[in-house]
Amino acid sequence: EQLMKKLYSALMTAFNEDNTVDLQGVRAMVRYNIDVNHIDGLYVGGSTGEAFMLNTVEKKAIFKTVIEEANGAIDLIAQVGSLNLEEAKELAQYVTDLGYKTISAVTPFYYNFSFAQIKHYYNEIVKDVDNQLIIYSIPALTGVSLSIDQFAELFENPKIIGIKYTNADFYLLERVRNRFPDKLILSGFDEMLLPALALNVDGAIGSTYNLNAKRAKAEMVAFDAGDIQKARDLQQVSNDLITDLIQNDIYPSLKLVLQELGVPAGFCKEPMSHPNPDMIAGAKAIYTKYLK
Ligand code: NAY
Repeated sequence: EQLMKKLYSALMTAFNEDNTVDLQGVRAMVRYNIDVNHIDGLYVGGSTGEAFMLNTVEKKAIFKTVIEEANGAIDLIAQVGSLNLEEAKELAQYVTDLGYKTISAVTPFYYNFSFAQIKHYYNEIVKDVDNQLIIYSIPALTGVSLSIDQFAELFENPKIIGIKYTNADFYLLERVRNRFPDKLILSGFDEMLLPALALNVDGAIGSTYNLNAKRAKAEMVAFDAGDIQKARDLQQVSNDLITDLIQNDIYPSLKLVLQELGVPAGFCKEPMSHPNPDMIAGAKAIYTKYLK
């Protein structure tokens, strides 16, 4: 079935127990997303990729490994945003040279930057690269909420083509969708996929699609066919799964469940948790209940 709306996994980074990056594990997760999840694309270097805890060398190694492994099979979006604008620009150039067709950058956080400063950041990141950018808006983690008029101002730059909208404000989402019909709006909260579909987003990006893509795809197909009850039922099961994942510590649990599925997803990077016996048991239970 050919769906117009696209589903992207927010790719995780596999780490060794000593917190170094495990590129073989990264490759295995790319393969699983392509071969088993039949995913449309990957969002590389985002929150789920634990990218804000990595150095430039590690980020580059991941970007290179992912595009090599994917080998043109799927869409790839590289999140290059950083509080270090020089690093963001360097990564934007690096991934463009590697062949990434889209970049993304988180809104600069921590320092309560003014909108003028945020706008300067985005315009600088795209200025010298032959690429297009999706704004990564995630107010719950960054503290940065952009208004509809601020999005409009950022979109004055033709290289800025969309938003990864990880926000539960559906009023704003409706306003944004209808004011910018030609921009790419990708929804970022997996537990709110159905209301985002109802507002006509172009697709979704999420952490849980690394293991729940089949169910999410089925929900999108049901929604497209107008079978809203079926879409709701699928969202309910997904949300039971997401609730259990969050309760069990979501990032390490996603990796533990992937291991149950045969994917060597490795560890999270500290200060993210390394698994304890309870967490491991919890992940096995989640696998058995929702994914076996
Ligand atoms: C990212 O950059 O990896 C994302 O923002 C993907 C979106 C995820 N957000 C975060 C903060 O992890 O998939 C969601 C999220 O994990 C999921 O909805 C569960 O809350």
